[in-house]
Amino acid sequence: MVVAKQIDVISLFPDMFDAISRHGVSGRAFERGLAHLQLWNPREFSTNPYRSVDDRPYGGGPGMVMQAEPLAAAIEAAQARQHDAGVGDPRVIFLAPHGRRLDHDAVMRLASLDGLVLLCGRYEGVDQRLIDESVHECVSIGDYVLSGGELAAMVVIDALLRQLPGALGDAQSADQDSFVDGLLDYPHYTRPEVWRGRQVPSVLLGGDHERIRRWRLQQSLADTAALRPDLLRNRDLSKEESVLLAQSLQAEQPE
Ligand code: 6GU
Repeated sequence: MVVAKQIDVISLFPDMFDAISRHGVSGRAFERGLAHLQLWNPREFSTNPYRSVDDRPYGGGPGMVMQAEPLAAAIEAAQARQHDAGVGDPRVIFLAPHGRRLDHDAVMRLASLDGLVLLCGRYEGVDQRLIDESVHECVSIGDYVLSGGELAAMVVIDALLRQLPGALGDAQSADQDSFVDGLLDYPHYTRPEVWRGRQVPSVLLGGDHERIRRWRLQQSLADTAALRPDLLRNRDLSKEESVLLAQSLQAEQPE
C-alpha cells in the first residue's frame, strides 16, 4: 500500500503554509491524499503565561533566540503523530542559511523519505542545544538570508511533492523538469504561431517527433552551456549530445 508522505512543520506562522496547501500542484497533492501536512505552533507548547517562545541571547548581542523547550515539545508531538501514521523514523530537518544547499538530488532524497519534520526558525536563531539534541540535518535554499525558515520549508515541500507519483497531471512532467537530467529545460511555445512578429520555431510545427526530440535536446544543451556551464562539467555527454552541442556552438560562430 502506498501511504501518504507525512510532513509536519513547526512554525510560529502556520497560516503562511496556506500558500502551498490551498493552491496549485501542491494543494492538489494534499487534497488527493498523496501527502499529509500538519502544522505545529511552538507557542502552543510554551509553559509561561505570555506564551512566549524566545528570550535574550546569553553573551549579549542583538535580537532574540528561540528557546529549546517549546520547540522540543513541538517536535516530539510531531514525531508522535508520525509514529501513529506509520512512520518509523521521521527525519527532523532545520531550515537555516548554514544548512546544506538544496538541489535536485537533495529534493529526490527528501522525497524518498516516509516522514519529515521541518523546523522553521525566526528571530536571530534557535538555541544550539535544541539543534544538537533534536535535529538530524540542516537545509538551506541558497546563499542569502530569509527572515524565517517558512518560505524555505515551502520551497522544499513544493519541490518534493511534485516528485510524488500522481502529483502532476501528466505523469511524465516531473521527469522532464529542468535539472532532472542534469540539463536546463528546453523552451516552450504555444498558440498563436506568430506573436508580435515572433515565429514559433518551424521544427515544432512539422510533427516530426524525432526531429523535435533532437531539437529540444540541442536547445537544452546550448542553454545549459551558455547559462549554467557548471552543470555540464559534472555530467558526461552521450555521443548524440556531443554532436548536437558542437553543432549549436558552430552555428553561433559569425561567418
Ligand atoms: Cl532555510 N532559512 C533562512 N532563514 N534563510 C535562508 C534559508 C533558510 N535558505 C536560504 N536563506
